[in-house]
Amino acid sequence: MIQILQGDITKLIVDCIVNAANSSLLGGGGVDGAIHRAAGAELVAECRLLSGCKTGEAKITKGYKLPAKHVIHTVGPVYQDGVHGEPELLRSCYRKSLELAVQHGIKTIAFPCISTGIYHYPFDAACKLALGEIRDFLKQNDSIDKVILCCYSGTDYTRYVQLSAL
Ligand code: AR6
Repeated sequence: MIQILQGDITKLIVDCIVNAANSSLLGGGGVDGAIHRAAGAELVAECRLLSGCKTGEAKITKGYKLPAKHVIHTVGPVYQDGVHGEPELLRSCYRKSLELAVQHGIKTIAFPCISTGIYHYPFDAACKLALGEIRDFLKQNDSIDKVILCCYSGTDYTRYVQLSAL
């Protein structure tokens, strides 16, 4: 089941939230900054042990002070022009995050709109790709009960709902 929500992902009571991180995994702006602020300093301490993360890959940590028990950190592509592997890399972020979630017995997971902020991936293309990848994954795997797509702004929420109905 896929649910689109508007709000702050750091407040969600789910098994796991996904972080749109950078390859250092040591924090940054946007949703990454918000997650690190809400989780507390123990999160960056655990992240330091992970030796970073490649674009399109995902790594898991505990959630510390977050309501979510786990954080899956994934690194979306920086959008250049769409022909530098960006769609494949963004699809990989969703797929690898979901695979990691299954391996850890996670039942409920929330994603932000990966790469659509500081990394400038066009919103509609990113959301269509996310919906496609998540739907495909859920068809082949019934261990995840709920995937939340968490939009920060009302505009993003409205558009995501429209795209999901196409
Ligand atoms: N809850 C949910 N979504 C949020 C929140 C929040 N609290 N805050 C922002 N968003 P971005 P990227 C949305 O820029 O494009 C960082 O510096 C935001 O509105 O956070 O993947 C990392 O360290 C947008 O829709 O991530 C990397 O360097 C979405 O989250 C770089 O940014 C993603 O925007 C990653 O860039």
